[in-house]
Amino acid sequence: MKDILTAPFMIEMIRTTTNMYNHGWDERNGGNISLLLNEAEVREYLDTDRVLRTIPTGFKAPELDGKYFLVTGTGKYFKNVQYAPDVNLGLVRLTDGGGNAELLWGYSDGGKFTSEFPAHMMSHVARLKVDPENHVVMHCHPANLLAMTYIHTLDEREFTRTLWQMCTECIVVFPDGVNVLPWMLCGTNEIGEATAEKMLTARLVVWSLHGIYGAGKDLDETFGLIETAEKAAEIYMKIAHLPRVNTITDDMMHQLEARFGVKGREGYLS
Ligand code: 2HA
Ligand code: ZN
Repeated sequence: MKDILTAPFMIEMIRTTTNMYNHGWDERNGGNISLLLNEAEVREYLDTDRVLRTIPTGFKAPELDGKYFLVTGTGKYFKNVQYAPDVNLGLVRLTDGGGNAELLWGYSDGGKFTSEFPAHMMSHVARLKVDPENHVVMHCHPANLLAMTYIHTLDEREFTRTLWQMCTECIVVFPDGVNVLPWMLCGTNEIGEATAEKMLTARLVVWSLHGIYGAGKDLDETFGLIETAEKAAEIYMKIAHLPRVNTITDDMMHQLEARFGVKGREGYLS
């Protein structure tokens, strides 16, 4: 059995949480990540018959029965993952229709998965329906996207169009746009269900006055997705109070669609 701390998925998870912390997206215990793993890759590092603890999840997700996830822990700081991965991360297998999580590694201080586990697992179900290659759900609190939800309309078309207009490559990186939830109580199955519903039509879901969710095939891609949206929001926050002299027009965006072989969300461009 190989040392799990040498697993590429573990190294990538540690690097990503560290990088997100360094970007200022995950103050204190803010943010959480879940990474879907293949059974074969887990078996290289763990005896999958050796269950340390069984933790009830409080929801059902039959589509994920038997699936393995590496997940950040509740109350844990992204800042600290690199120093104590086995305390701050856990590797679980969902069983009983998603109703239980069998802990195979981690949460070694008696902890458990993030309080946002429902939103993560329900989002995995939703994204896997749209994209069988989806492996990552990522949540964080980037300052500019968050700031934008205080001063910009939360209308999804308008919110998306504003972000697309802030950097030329935005429409290429997230042609499906950004979906937006109003403020809702975090950590609940209700916000989980609402997030998953929004994940059916876009890989980015803003939680107004709280943060953002991103989904993608790997950690790098998902990080880059949030990074691009956050950069656009940063430009917006720099210019929103100033007269706009130039902008990226819908015609320019149509040129980008043609050049990069993407299609902006139906009805979002004129
Ligand atoms: O606790 O970000 O939404 C981590 C969070 C909750
Ligand atoms: Zn949060």
